[in-house]
Amino acid sequence: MKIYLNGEMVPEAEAKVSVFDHGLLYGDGVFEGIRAYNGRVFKLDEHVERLYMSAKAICLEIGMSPAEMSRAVVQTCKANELRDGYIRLLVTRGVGTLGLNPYHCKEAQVIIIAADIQLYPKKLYEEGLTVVTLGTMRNVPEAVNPRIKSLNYLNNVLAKIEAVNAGVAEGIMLNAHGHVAEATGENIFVVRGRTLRTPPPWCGALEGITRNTVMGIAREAGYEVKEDVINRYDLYVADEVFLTGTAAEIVGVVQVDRRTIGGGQPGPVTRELSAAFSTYACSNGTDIE
Ligand code: PXG
Repeated sequence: MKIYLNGEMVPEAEAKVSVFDHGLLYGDGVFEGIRAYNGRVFKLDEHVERLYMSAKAICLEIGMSPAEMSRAVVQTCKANELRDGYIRLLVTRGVGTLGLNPYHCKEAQVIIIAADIQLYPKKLYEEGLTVVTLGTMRNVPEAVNPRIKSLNYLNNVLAKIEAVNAGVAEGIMLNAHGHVAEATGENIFVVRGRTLRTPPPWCGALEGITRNTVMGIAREAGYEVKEDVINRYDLYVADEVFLTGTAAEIVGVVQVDRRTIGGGQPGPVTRELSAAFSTYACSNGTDIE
């Protein structure tokens, strides 16, 4: 595997960062997880735009333009002959002194990895996920805003640990008011009748690119789609609940806190949107070749 490292394609074994990189020392940096389907990078412009917004929010100067970044992503896929897979794009604060001050770091480090990912086994997509709501609260927007896709993912890692310790693969994070925010690495949707609801970013959700794509596909298919405050009660009484994310794609939730959702298997709306998403993803994107 070849890794893009600051403008060069480097063999995996030589792709290394300094122990003085603030990405390592402080989780100071931003990232994106992107997919390629059928020889095309999915929603590349949207991912690059979000990366630059995250970077701006943390005063991180990337040192290359968004257009150059998009070309670098495509170049990395090409160098690895990737047609279907997963791209991890990171920008770290770079090498600095010990001490928090990011302005002592001279240059951001840009790393692009083009590889594979399978988040959950295929069986889970057929049978659906069992989840619990978590005690680990989503970061409050006035502290580290969850809209920043930063390298500082301990909030989510702690939530994931709590879910796994409880014997389930995924958990639902609530915000400081007890409202549903999102899963540890996915957004959440609640279906009742022909209406889909998902928490707005101010409730602690990342503005997921899969989420936004699914909102568009669902509207196109005639569903009403709303951003709304969602409580645990809304999850318990939903016809269907599903999660969306670049890695997970669309996965149905069939049990929340021991309450069976709908018929106890991924429902018709989840299946319809999942199929429509696959069709859309395989025919849209930036050509790798
Ligand atoms: N919420 C959070 C906290 C995320 O980290 C999403 C929602 C979904 O957003 P997108 O834009 O992907 O639809 C994410 C994305 C991984 C991995 O390695 C995690 C994400 C994306 C890709 C890979 O676990 N999280």
